[in-house]
Amino acid sequence: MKPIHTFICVFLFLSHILCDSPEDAKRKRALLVKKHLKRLKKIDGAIKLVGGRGEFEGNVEILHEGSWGAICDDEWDVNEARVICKQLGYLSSDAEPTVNSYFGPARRKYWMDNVYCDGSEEEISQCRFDGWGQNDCTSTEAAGVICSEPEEPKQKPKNDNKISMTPLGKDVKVRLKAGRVATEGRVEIKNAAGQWNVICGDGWSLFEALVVCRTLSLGYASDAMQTDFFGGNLTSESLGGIKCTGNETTFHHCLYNQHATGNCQSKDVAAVSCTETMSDLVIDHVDLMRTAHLEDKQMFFLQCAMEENCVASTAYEVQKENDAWHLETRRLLRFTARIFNAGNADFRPAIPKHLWEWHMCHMHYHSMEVFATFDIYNSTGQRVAEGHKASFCLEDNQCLPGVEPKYACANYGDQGISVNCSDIYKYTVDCQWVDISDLEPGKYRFKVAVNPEFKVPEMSFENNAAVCDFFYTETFGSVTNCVVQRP
Ligand SMILES: *[C@@H]1O[C@H](CO)[C@@H](O)[C@H](O)[C@H]1NC(C)=O
Ligand SMILES: *[C@@H]1O[C@H](CO)[C@@H](O)[C@H](O)[C@H]1NC(C)=O
Ligand SMILES: *[C@@H]1O[C@H](CO)[C@@H](O)[C@H](O)[C@H]1NC(C)=O
Ligand SMILES: *[C@@H]1O[C@H](CO)[C@@H](O)[C@H](O)[C@H]1NC(C)=O
Ligand SMILES: [Ca+2]
Repeated sequence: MKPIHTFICVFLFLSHILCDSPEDAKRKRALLVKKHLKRLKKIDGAIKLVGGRGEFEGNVEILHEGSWGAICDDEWDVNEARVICKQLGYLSSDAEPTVNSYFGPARRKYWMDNVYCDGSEEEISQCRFDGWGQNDCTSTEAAGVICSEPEEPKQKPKNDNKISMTPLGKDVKVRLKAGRVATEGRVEIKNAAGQWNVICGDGWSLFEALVVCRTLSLGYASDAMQTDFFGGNLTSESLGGIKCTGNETTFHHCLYNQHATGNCQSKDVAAVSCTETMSDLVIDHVDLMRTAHLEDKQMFFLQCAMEENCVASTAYEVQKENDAWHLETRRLLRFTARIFNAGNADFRPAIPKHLWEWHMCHMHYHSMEVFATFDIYNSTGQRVAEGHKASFCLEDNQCLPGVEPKYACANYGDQGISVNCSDIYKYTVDCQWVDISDLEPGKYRFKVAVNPEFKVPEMSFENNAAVCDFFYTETFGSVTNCVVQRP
């Protein structure tokens, strides 16, 4: 009974379209498309954006097993943002990623963490990630995006999706309140009318905290918090969406988002903890240039590396499709990464020891999720190859004269990098490379960055990356002209 019924309905429906005027037909077809899209919003892997000004922006939520969950911002960048915007039908080229719960704290459990897209995926659920529900994230780590509409021929103002940012301005005063000590507390800003107001916690990060500590001559930020721990009531005057790059000399150079003012998604306010002693990782760009070279390696020797995502995604395709895959070779750009601590305090892992993860393949613990990233960009600034150092162990490999090495990885030892010591990943180490098998010969930019997601506080992030020229022919590769800068 039922199939026949459906058939008749469809038949009637189609005949309507066929018999209707072209205008009517068009309208009906549009309706049909809309219905179809609505259905798509309810199937596994569907996504939506929440907490923004409209459907085009917000924290990402994904539907899995009938419930919506958030996505964590670890390894979240423009590649993932593009896939999100594409999946939602927006232009992917203008996609902007947001981190640190920019659109409010995660309202639900995290479904995805360490999402890694190569950009070719149609949906975010096709990207690699740690597995449904597997994460180590707090509610202040929600990933989001800002997408922009495809250009319409109408007189719609261009780029009205873009968040308009305004400098805080010279007259702004800042103070810390309600801390247990003078070097911590909620951050308050004095407005033109002379009232002190708290700041919305959404999106608050170490960059803003660093500038607040600098402005108050309290040293460096050891923590940036989105919290109600220090009290403080948000009002319609409370600024939101404050953004500093981290190198501003005072807080009044930072920008805020006018739309977010008085429009905070959370009850949490921005707070900081400042300290005089802080570590400062610096990448050795000279060693990088000296040691960079190409190597062709059989996939047989890359099985551990493949388990740790240290090869390009085409390697996994080769493995699937070719029975003799272990005889195939990958071309690797290998180099030494020497990371020096130029601060006045030891660098310690972000994750406490009892949560370190044992990695069978390389037989040691991972104490920080993403310690370093290696990226290759083409002349139009698109990332065309990448590697990342998930497998690492922080230790004192070499110290300046007179400094005793303290940290060692062997036997579940304490991990860290002492002041004036270097942690060295020699080019002979597994995963210390970028898989460039898919790269055409040509001129590229090569970037190596440590602590690239700014999850561990430092004195400065302006010296965490080396950006170099990479010249690649079929048989030869050279890395030159490295400049130290921000990741
Ligand atoms: C915040 O509001 C509560 C309740 O209205 C009040 O008791 C408290 O004093 C306020 N705190 C500040 C810092 O204004
Ligand atoms: C701060 O960083 C921005 C972008 O990273 C850069 O354009 C600017 O020149 C830097 N300013 C200073 C004072 O170093
Ligand atoms: C850079 O890479 C992108 C994406 O792979 C590609 O579309 C673009 O044409 C490349 N640009 C150049 C100059 O090769
Ligand atoms: C680290 O080296 C610098 C420069 O050589 C020196 O001024 C500083 O005192 C050293 N710090 C420590 C803790 O050894
Ligand atoms: Ca640094």
